[in-house]
Amino acid sequence: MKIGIICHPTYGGSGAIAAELGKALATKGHTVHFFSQAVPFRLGAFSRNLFYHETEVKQYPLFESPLYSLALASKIAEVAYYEKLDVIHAHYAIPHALSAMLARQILEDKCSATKCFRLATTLHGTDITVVGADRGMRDVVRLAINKSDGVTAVSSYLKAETVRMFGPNKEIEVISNFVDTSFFFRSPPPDIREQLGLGGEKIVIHISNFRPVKCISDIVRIFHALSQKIEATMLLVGDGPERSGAETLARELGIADRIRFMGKIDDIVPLLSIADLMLMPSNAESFGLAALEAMACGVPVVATLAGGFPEFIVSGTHGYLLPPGDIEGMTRKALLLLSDQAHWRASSEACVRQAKRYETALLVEQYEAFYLRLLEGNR
Ligand code: GMT
Repeated sequence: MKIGIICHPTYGGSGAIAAELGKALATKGHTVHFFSQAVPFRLGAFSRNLFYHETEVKQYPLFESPLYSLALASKIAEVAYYEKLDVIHAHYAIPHALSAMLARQILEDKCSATKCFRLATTLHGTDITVVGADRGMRDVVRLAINKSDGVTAVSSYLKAETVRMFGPNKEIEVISNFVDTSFFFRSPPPDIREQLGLGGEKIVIHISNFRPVKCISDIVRIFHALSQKIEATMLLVGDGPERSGAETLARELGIADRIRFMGKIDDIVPLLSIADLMLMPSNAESFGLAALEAMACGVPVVATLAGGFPEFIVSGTHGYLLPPGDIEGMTRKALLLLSDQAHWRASSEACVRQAKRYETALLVEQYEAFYLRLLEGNR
């Protein structure tokens, strides 16, 4: 198949999933064209079936905001026409599916005999749970969903939320996030603790884009309580709007020297490989890819009983799930895991086994079957 993938290039789960999907499809012999504003952060090295088209956004004095969606539509139409793409896969309903819809109209207008691509849209969360909650945007999100030929959501939770909020006119398929366990496995570089200036203490980790939904201040408070009881260092990987508030809070609580703000890091396997626990106290999370990647590296997770977490984290087996905001409960469970070596080992092994059920190859097959159904016109 000839597949176009539209995604955000930035540090985040949707860009990671789109890039990993495209790379896996290209390895299987499909031709994959990426459309993005910059090279997606996980795309990596060149491969012969992979192409990347940057959407250049020109600035015009008359218009206040850059015309990204229109520039993207124009780029998709051009590449789809000359490369005869079969499927365009938009990661996010807005603006990506809308740009693809416009590209389809451009092609229909230009040459009615042209066999147009099928439009697949994957919902990752923010367009439903945040943007979709904005009444002014609802109709536009609904249109993007209804005019796609097929729609997937990354968890049953997100599918249910989409149905509840938008009442779409089509069946939404669940294809969950995935992880390549030949890359994500516990493999600590020999000198990494030394490099980071760490001793033998326990390592707690969190990875995200530090948006308010990630509840970064809860992490600092949980770690504060933890560090009263055990020797530990917290690694906060990523960056975003909540970082500076979290740094201030860490200083106020007197634990600034125990928390490392690492910034954005592309290769997280070495850090996950020395971590003993991942904290994910998000108040909404459509799946939680960072938690799955941690589990693949044998890191148990303390997360919230929210969103898609309960679909792949069994509380008591792979870590613990507690209600959002339950700082005391999360602290208790984190301590339980970190202070009982046998319990930690059993959880760590269970995490690795669970991650293998979300192996990239299995989920990529589901996407291929989904594309084929769209091409056969079964939707
Ligand atoms: O978590 C983020 O803020 C990033 C966001 C994104 O758009 O990249 O992640 C969303 O998509 C990921 C991949 O499907 C999911 O694993 C994340 O749970 C989801 N984030 C939220 O729902 C908050």
